[in-house]
This record gives sequence, structure tokens and C-alpha cells, in this order.
Amino acid sequence: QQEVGRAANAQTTLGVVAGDRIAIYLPMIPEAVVAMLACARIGAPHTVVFGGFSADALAARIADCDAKVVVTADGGFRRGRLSALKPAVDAAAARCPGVEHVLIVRRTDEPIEWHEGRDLWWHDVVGTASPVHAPEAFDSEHPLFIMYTSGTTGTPKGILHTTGGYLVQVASSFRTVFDHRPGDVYWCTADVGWITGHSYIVYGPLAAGATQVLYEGTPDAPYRGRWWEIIAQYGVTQFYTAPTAIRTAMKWGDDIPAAYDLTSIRVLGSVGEPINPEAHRWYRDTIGGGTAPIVDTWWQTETGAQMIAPLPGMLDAKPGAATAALPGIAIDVVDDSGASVPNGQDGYLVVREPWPAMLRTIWGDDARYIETYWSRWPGVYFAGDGARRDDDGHIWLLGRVDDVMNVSGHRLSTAEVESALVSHAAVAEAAVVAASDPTSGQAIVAFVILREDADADNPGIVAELRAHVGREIGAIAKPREVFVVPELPKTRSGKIMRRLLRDLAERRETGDATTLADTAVMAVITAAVAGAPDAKEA
Ligand code: 7RM
Repeated sequence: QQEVGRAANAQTTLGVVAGDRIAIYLPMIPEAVVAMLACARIGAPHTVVFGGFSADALAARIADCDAKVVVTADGGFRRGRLSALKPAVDAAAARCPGVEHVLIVRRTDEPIEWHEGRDLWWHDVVGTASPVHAPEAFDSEHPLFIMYTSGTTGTPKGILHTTGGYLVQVASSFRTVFDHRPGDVYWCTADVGWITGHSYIVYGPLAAGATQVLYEGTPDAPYRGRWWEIIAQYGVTQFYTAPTAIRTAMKWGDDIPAAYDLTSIRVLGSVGEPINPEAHRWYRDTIGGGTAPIVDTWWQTETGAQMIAPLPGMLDAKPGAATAALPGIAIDVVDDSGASVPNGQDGYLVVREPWPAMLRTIWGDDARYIETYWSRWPGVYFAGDGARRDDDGHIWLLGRVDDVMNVSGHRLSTAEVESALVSHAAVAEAAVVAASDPTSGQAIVAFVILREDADADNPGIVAELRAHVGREIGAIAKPREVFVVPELPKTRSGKIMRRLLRDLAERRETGDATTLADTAVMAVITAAVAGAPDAKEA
């Protein structure tokens, strides 16, 4: 609280006033939480940009919300290795004239480039500020933060969350879904750069007065038992992670968690993608001692807080089902006409009534907000997910029904990766699909047509394109595979038939291609894919 008070005073000294936007680009260190809470205290909405995002992605976000200050660090640590952050901020700030100050946390002590007048050390400015700060009072609808997320186009959307309703729902869902009690030690492994870190590391647990673990490292450094060791060391009672991490731990073998005392665990949480029944059972049996209930929580950046989850002890979890809407949340599954489907049928997941933590708009684009979420069936929120209502009326999530991909719980749009690919000088056209992947849930597979003047025989082109996407967006967006093809399957109206590319990416026989403008192209593309060198190695 004192550090937050100092940071709030420091921001004020820099000229930040209520309503100004602050970008935060930090590793998972306490200063990230401090910086966010300092913003909340003075009413300056923050936008936290995941530290794995590239300079381009950072610049796009700073520019979209016109941030005045960027909080960053000289770098961070990943698996014991240094990784810089400041060069990306320098590159981004050079393109964003609205940035008046860059506040830098000293974390690695590595040398950084210094921009006199703009750059300031956190320890000089925050460290010397008074810890006494009276929080300002704001209307419940005052903007709290903007969180950028992928939609169906190439431009990420700035999801705007406000103060009162958001805090009510994140705090109450934290308490009920995780059955939080005094003395508990909670741990969420998400990064604060994602919505899960905002709602279930920073705002929900802290509003509920929880004691928690904040961890900067990865699960496999310095060894693969690191997470389980931390649970044993601190007596963690609630553990919240993503299915992709559970599947990875499963692959590493039961003997690794078996070496640690995990009996403190009372509730286990899952978020980010559907959890397959096998991973669900392994999680409960191997990490939860066979007794800990799994709360499979469905929600989105847009919903702000958990919406569907089995309350522990109140509903028997079904491995693979998120089960039921939380109290007060009007979840429904509807057909194309917007009518509720009966039990035993599939449809689209919707929310029929507003809820406290719902997004209020897309920053700077009210029209896109209405169009994206409220127009398919007027007055009903469309989540973009398919769902099944089983014979008991319980909800099973079936994945996205739009062009949003989910790679290890990270949201990316096909359009975003396609536009990164075509920004490379050698690429004429690109089509991206998500193929199912045993570890990451989905993996990105790209099909590209090279420009005529590009060197088609360049053996390094695949590696180069993967690296290019990494630079344009970030490492999480690098395609698992890139296939150079002579054509793409298009309908007469020019729409790419991704379904056929998905068949190829998943090594299946391709389905019905009769609606293609040129039905012969599939044979040509299939041959190109079959003849491609093992792109995974590239
Ligand atoms: C919290 C978060 C949202 C998308 C959402 C779904 C998928 C999230 C679950 C899930 C099945 C779950 N926000 N999703 N949780 N699918 N079961 N428990 O992940 O904005 O980054 O992603 O993630 O498709 O629409 S997010």
C-alpha cells in the first residue's frame, strides 16, 4: 500500500491526471501490480502490454490509447536468462509522440539506452516520493483499464473496463469460485499482462484481502518440479492455471509432482480453453490428491470476470464441462435464429442480460463494440464461442466459432497473423488456420504464396517467415508450420475456404471442395504440402 502510494504520488508529479492513459510493459514483478494499483488510485486507466509482445505490437497499443507515460524495466529474466524490454519501448516511443515519460524499473542492471528528459528511473521518482497518498474517489463507471485483445480483424480491440461493477464481480467470483477463506494462500500462474492476471491476480484477490504467490519464472526452470515445489513451500491452497500447462506437466510424468507435498491444495482452477477430460482427471488426481474439486472457469477479456464455473462442493464437476452459469449471470445457448436450444443440443454461447464486469465499449470505437458483440441477435451479448447444453442442462464449451485462435490460452486472430506474414517482402498472400495440437490446444499453421520476384528456392524462407511473425507480433504468434503453396483455395466470391486448409493442417483427407472457384487447386496445394520439408524443424 505504501509503495502504491509512492507510485501514485510519482505519477502525479509527472503530470498524470485522472483520465490520462498509462502503458505498463513489465515482467512479472511486484512493481507491475504496484503500477496498476497506482493508476487506479489516481483514476488514470492503465493498459498492460504483455512483456512477450514486440515493439510493433506495443507501439500499436500505445498509439491507440494515446498513452502519456510508459512504465517498463531494464529487462527481465526468463529461465535464468536476461531478456531486454527497453529497446522495444524505445522503438515504440519513437513512433508515439504522445509519450512524455518512460519510467524504468531496475531489474537486471543491464545497460540501457537513455533518453534524457524522457526517461526516469523508478527508484529515483517512486523511491523518493511520499508513501502518503489519499486515493481519489471516482464514479463507478470511471474507466479502470484497457486490455487489448484479438478479434476477427487484424487490429486488436481495446476492451474498456470500468471501476465499480468490475471490482464487485471479480472480488465476489474470486471468493465463491475458489472458496476463499482466511489463512488461504492462493496462486494464479497467469501473467499480469493478460486479463486473467488483471482479474485474478490483481483486482479480485486483492479486493478480497487474499494472500497470494506472484511468480516471475517458468514451470521448468531451474527444474520441472518448480511449481509443485512452490506449492509445497508456501502451502498453496488454491491453484489456478491453464489446460496447456496441465497437459505439459502430464507429459513430463507423474513422478515429478509426486516428489512434493501437495496436500495443502483445496481447490484447483482451470482457465483459457476447454480442458480435455484426461487432463481434468490427471489434474484432480495427481495435483489435487484425488479430492480437490476442479473449477473450470469460462470467461473472456470482454466479460472481465468468471461467468461459468462449477462452484466447488455445490456441483459435481464433469471432466470437460464448465457446467453452469454463476449466480446472477444469464448464460444461454442459442441457435441461428437466437432461440434457446433444448438440452442435448449445440449452439452459440450468449449472455442475455448485462453483468457487473462487462466491457463498456471498445476504446475509441463504439460502433465496432455494438457490431461485434450486440448485433447478431439484438440485445444479446454474443461471445464468439460454440457450446453444448447436455442432458442435465450443463454447459460444455466447444471452441470459437469465429476466426479467433487459442494457442496455449492466448488469443490471436487469423487476420492478425496473416497481415504480419504479408508484411514480409517475399509474401504475396497468406492464409492462417488453427490446427488442433496435443499440448497447446491449437497451433498456428500458415499457407503462403510467395511473390513472383521472391526466391522460391530459398531454403531458409520458412524459418525467416516464422521469425518475421515473432518480430511483428511476438513469439506466441509464430506459426508451428508454414507451407509455401502455389495457390489458396477460394470460393467464387474470393473467400478463402479455411476448412479445407484446416483439413490439410491436421493431415486429414480434405472435405467437400465443390464450391471452390477452381476445384483443381486442392490437388496442387495438397502436393505442395506433402512435398514440404519438415517445417516443424525449421
Ligand atoms: C479468460 C480468458 C477468451 C476465450 C473464450 C473461449 C476460451 C476461456 C475457457 C475457454 C473453454 C474455458 N480470456 N476460454 N476459458 N474455453 N473453457 N474454461 O481466457 O479473452 O483471453 O479468451 O478463451 O474461447 O472466448 S480471453
